[in-house]
Amino acid sequence: MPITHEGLAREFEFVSSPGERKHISEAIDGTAPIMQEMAYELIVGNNTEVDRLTQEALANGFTANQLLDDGLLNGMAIVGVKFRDNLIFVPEVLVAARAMKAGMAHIEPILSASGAKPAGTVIMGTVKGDLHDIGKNLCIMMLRGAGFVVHDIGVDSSPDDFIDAAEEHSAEVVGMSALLTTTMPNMGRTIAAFEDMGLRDEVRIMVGGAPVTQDFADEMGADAYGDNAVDAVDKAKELVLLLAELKSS
Ligand code: B12
Repeated sequence: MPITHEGLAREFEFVSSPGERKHISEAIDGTAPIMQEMAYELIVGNNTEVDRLTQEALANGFTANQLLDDGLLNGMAIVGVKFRDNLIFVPEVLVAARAMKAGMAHIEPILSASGAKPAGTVIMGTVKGDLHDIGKNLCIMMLRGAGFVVHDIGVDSSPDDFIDAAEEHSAEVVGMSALLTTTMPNMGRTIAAFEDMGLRDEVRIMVGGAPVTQDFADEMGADAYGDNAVDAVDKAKELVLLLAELKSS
């Protein structure tokens, strides 16, 4: 029995694909009881408990990275699976996201003060005409959790907003989100604007959002497509490496 916390073990039963069961149980197996409790309280969206447990764990000598990996991200992984499989919906995800934020409030200052080299710099925004930001914000949270410095330029972001932010922060990755079929073409317009400014080789561009597909991303000339927040982290890591290789060759 890999998971000792009763509530978390119950939540884990919602993970049905064998591959995901293996992956998630390996991540949780052997973690401290307080980490399993933290993961559980995050899944059920109990932000006051996550806040309390985070402080208690830090006081007991657990590291910020342990809290993030063994507690918060394990909880978020199950939230992501449940959301994708329609077992929970946007309100529950938002409540879990609020609980994650309560934990991150104690962890972020430690991680940023540790001097650990950031995984990279990412600009994230929702494209022009589009006000949906829940998915973008989830991606930002996961990216920050994975050590990226993320500059959030918000919703209804024009091509110039993306370009100005990428230049100002010397970002390696630009991430665009769109939830409306009518605003998806603004991804292509933004990529074209980077080309027009002669900046296309300076950044790698990833796109995502419910109606966006790999085919659409290819058509628009994006460098990567991400299906969810975990994927956003994987793609951002790949793109940072790719850009470093391109620049060194
Ligand atoms: C919540 C919501 C709203 C809220 C937005 C609140 C907010 N702060 O975001 C409000 C009420 C404001 C709203 C408004 C509208 N909405 Co709305 N909305 C939704 C709803 C219910 C959920 C979207 C959501 O948050 N999903 C949850 C998140 C977590 O998923 P996600 O965004 O896809 O993000 C994940 C991935 O896609 C990926 N991802 C996202 N971005 C990125 C970026 C990168 C770089 C990467 C790698 C990955 C990635 O990771 C995320 C996490 O896993 C959807 C229906 C649905 N079920 O999708 C309709 C929906 C998107 N809305 C729709 C419409 C039509 C509208 C309105 C036009 C309605 C109106 N007549 O006013 C307006 C448009 C306003 C505007 N200009 O943007 C339609 C779009 C239809 C279409 N084909 O274009 C939908 C599909 C509803 C429907 N079935 O008709 N909406």
